Amino acid sequence: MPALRDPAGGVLEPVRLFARSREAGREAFHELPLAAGELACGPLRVRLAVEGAGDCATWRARVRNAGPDPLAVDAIGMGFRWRAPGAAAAPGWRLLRQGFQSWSFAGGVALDDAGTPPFPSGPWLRGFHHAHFAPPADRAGWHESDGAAVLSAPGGPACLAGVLESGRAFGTVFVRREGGALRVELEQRLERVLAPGAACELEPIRLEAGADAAALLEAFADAHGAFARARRFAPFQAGWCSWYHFFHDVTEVGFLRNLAALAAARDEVPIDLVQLDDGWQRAIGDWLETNVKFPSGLAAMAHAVRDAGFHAGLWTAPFCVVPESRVLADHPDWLLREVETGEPLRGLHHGTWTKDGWVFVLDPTHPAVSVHLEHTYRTLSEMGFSYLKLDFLYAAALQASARDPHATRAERLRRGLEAVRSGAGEHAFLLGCGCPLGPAVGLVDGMRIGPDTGPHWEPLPVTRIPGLEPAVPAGRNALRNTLARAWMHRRLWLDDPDCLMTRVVDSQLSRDEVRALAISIAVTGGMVLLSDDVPALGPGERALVRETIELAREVDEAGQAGAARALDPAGDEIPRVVTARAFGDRLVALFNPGDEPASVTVARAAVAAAAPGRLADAPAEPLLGSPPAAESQGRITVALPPHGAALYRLRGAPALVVFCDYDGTFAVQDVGSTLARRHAGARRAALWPRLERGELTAWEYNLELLDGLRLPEAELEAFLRTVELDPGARELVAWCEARGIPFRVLSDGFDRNLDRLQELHGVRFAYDANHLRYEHGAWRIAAGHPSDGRCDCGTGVCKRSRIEHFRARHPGVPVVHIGNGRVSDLCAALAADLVFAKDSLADELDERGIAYRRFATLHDVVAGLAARLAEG
Ligand code: 9PG
Repeated sequence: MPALRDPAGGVLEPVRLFARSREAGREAFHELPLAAGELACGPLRVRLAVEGAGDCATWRARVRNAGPDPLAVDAIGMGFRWRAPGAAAAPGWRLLRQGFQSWSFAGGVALDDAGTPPFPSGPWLRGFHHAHFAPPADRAGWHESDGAAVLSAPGGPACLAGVLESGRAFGTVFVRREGGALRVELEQRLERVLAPGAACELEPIRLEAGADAAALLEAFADAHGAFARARRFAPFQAGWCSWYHFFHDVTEVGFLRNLAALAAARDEVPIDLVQLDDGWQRAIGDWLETNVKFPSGLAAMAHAVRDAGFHAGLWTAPFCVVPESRVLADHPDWLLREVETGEPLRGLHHGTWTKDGWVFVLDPTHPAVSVHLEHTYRTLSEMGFSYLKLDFLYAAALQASARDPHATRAERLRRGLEAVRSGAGEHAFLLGCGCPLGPAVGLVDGMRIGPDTGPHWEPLPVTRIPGLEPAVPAGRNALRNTLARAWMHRRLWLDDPDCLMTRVVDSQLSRDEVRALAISIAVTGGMVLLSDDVPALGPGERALVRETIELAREVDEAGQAGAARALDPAGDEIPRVVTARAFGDRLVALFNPGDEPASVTVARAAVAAAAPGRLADAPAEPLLGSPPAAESQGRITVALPPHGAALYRLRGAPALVVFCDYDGTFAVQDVGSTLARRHAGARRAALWPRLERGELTAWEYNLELLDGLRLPEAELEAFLRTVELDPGARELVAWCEARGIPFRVLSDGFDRNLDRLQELHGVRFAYDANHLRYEHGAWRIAAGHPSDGRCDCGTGVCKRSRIEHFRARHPGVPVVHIGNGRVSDLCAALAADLVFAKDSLADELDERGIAYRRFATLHDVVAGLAARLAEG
């Protein structure tokens, strides 16, 4: 029997397999020692397979009803015992507790003998935030964590237990101290009837022990993302959302006023998404009709946003319906029902949505509901909404009776989301909100990972329901989850930390609290959605928005997966120190969430150890208005006010930096020139000689040729789908990432196309490029980093100036450039220390007698870089 054994992580041994069921109307519990193979657990046959050994194992189980009668199976579980190396169960054990859905508590708690406190406000409200409406009586005194849990001792060994959820079942981890060891049990909720002979697959579970809790979480999320085929490659999202300024009082006039302000402030507030939130709809459930506050209708709002050059986003709550809606009037049989009475399920209570407050829930296992969802989201997508915020999703997974009695609650939600995805299309950005986490992996592009923020730090008195305080709207609650779930970012989806508010009016947040929230968003690299009244923002607030977006983008593009890490994820309720990679540098954020001033400190070595690559010996540079830090004996320390935070950049000293051209180098085809030939052939023929004669610079040529181009988006998409990457492209990115070598594409092409190509190819990289957006159906282009007069390349992105920009900040780091073109790559090649070239760049360098290395594919470049590193 394989037990896990790790010198730093200790020993994990299997203990028991158990099943909770109902037999002859009574609760039954069967258990036996856990082992791989085929086990008889009461009337159930469970086939268990274990993969892996050493420090990590994955258990897979298939369950069959071998009895003569149908069997109501509540849950199947597996129990383990963890003994940390050498340790008696020291006081100070901690648990990183994960909540059930977006808004549920995630944070560190003490692993005491009392266990998770009983929920004081009844099973109905408990069920909003836990897979178990009421935990089994035998779980009193256990700690409960949904999905996954990490156990750790301060600075010491850690153990991770988690369920790789994909919509088959909800998993819960229960933990308890047991003498000198910890018992760790994973239960999966089936809550379904298995007919005689019927079988079902459980979700795999994963266990790992090691020295570093943060690394265990990341490895778990990598495995989960791979198993459930997470959508990890959507572009970085920066946008505006109507909710936290207007709330329910949003109007067409207020919305369009903000749209106009955003269009006018594009250079100051660099966002590309405008999202309308709750308050526009005729009734909850009727998602294709507006109310009187939006007289122009929904399609007109999408058009207005798109014509202004932004992506259009819309809030809906796909499974919620109210009595005032047409959908409920027409289809009273589409609802989930109460298990006991068969009455329509009162899913949630919402005083603003409906007259008497009760909100009902569509049953996603009803075939007509699937068709309805598909149709609704196809229509919204066709109207032009490419970003769909899907809210209150937990409603579909409430305890209820559904049309299909064989679907678990997780499956119900999964089916509903599948219908939404199939209607909205592959291309749409779907944001889960109020969403049980596991079943959404692989279907949503973004996920709200915390409670609502708000223009206040603590929960408002009206929302304080006992037991729910950590899950209701409050800046502090949002901050906590943003930091405690940073490890999910780009492994399971894009993390949505909820909106940024920078305003000084209409807000109870102090400037320290505003900064702490902005820092939490920036350092975790998540989505940045501004939710202020834009016309009212002053220059200082706009600068804060801009800087937050730029930093979050830098973190987000720094790695294939999430680049941010809480150093001791379970050590405090809210992590004190979070560090992130940022193009060869490190960011480090220090938080004081407490109500008293406090000084927070971190060792440079701990920041350095969190990712590959060395740090330079340079002082920490304050960001986002942070105070200077005190540094001595390798420690960075700052005195912080209550609810305060500070963010610093620590310069990196990587072994190399690699810049790479895109068109014809990273990708096989040349996107820009192919499009120009196909779609602007006549203009191109007229302009080309002028470019050749030097009457036009490369960028002037682009402007004349492409600005105003009426290339339908569907045609651009069809073309982008034909673009292939160099066969060594992925290897090059991965090779650099594993060594802490910053890698950046320098392209005289366009950001929009590079974003889409990363999504299509499932690869991530940092880049500098020109800007492209659609305005009134035509291309609008703007230069990204034009040459500054010291270079005569005349391109929109002067690659030499980008290299010099890097050099000025990282003196002594050898610069590599990879390219193929004689125009935009030449100035970069002249500025680099080591050049890999092919095609016309190679010819040009030959003519000039400049040394370079010739390559055919990027595999050759990786080999060359490896040789260069080996030389030292
Ligand atoms: C719109 C809002 C915003 C927000 C969402 C969600 O527990 N509650 O009563 C509760 C109400 C609203 C809420 C979360 C919880 O907010 O997270 O961003 O879209 O709906 O109504």
